Amino acid sequence: ATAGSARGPLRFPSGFGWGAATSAYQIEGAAKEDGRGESIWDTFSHTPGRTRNGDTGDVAADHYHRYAEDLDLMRDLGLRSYRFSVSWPRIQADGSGRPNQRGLDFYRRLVDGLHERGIAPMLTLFHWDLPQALQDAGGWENRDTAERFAEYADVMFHALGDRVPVWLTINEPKTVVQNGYLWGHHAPGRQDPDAAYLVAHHLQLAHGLAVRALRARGVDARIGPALNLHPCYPADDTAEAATATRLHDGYENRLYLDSILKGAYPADVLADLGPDSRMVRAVRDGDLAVIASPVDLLAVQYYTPLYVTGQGGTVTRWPTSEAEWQQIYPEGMYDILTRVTRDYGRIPITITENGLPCPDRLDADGTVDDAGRIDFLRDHFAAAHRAIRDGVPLESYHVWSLLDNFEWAEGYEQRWGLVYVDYPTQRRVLKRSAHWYRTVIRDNGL
Ligand code: PNW
Repeated sequence: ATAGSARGPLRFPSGFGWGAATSAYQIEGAAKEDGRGESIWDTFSHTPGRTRNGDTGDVAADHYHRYAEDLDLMRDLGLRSYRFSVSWPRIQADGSGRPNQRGLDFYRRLVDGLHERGIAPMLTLFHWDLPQALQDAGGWENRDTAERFAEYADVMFHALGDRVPVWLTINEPKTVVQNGYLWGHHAPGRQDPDAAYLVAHHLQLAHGLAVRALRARGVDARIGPALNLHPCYPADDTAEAATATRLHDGYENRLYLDSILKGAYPADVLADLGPDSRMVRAVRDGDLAVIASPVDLLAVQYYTPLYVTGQGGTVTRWPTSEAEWQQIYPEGMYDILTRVTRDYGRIPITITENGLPCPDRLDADGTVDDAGRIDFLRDHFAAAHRAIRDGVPLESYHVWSLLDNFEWAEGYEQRWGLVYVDYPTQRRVLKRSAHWYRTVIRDNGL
């Protein structure tokens, strides 16, 4: 249903933070410039067979060189907020030690350019591009990586703490756990469940240590985690499906939410992992207190619901997008937002990602007609609006993504941007959805 039109205009709270999101490895390119070290995504994408067409982020959308033009695009769209990530290996080539000034300078220029255009920066410290040197030392299976992350975070707080009002620690720890260590579709490409949940604990620990580092520096900024949440529904009305759905929700959502916001890992997940699992054995006294260090806001990323069978598998209930894992279900946005507020209290929420890949083509007349993306966003904005009306303290919404970019294992074939990137020329073209989004922002609603 096309929400909004039948019921009249939907106005968002004044000052609502309409935004767009990107991440470093997906847009920057310039993989060998200005002292940048290698990340696990350089290694992974250059390994034959790992990405579609062998695509890599070597050039990507060339944002490292074109950031000024991209800032102007953001201004033309009227964005109030821009979420980006910092490439850790640009700051510390090997993941530790003295920071690389040229890397810091790039993000300083970017942040200053946002302020000049009246756009609030939102900075993600880690969006999957771990320095390869740290992977060689065990990566997230090694508890030390969490300590290295907190040191790197502190470098960034020192450099930009006075200019970036909102900091996010780790983008989608669950995707690292699942895609990186369970299924192997993402770097580092492992298929080892026992390692996966050990990694989950160290990612959570890294988050908490970074929150503490920000407080210790006395930085006057807000900080929180960026979690992709999946509303889980039983695939049928059997008792088995209900039971399996509860456990699935534990692995998808509560493992991350409960540890940060309640100071405990969910008992059902711990029991399922078992006392001999590497994760359960790795949790030390005091770790949960670190992980549960008070945060200022919760960043939620919503793409799809999950329907869980009695056997614990999942089935598809709604039409999928070009990303076969994505079922289009705007109601899931409402469900997950209201659930978080119900179960975890009125912590401020920002949506840091929501979007759709489309088969976008640059037409002969120079336009890109992505009508499907407009319908998708309209319905999800309307669901978010209803959640606000029903008491969810949602303050901003970042569409994934500002630009077409390197969609990880899917390479450049999936286009998620509001702005089309013609890769051979690196020309940017506002898609129809971008023009439409500009009017949404101007009117502060639908
Ligand atoms: C997010 N899922 O990843 C990432 O944060 C982005 O970097 C990425 O480009 C975007 O979504 C689109 O995929 C996800 O299986 C990966 O539900 C997997 C899922 C969701 C998000």
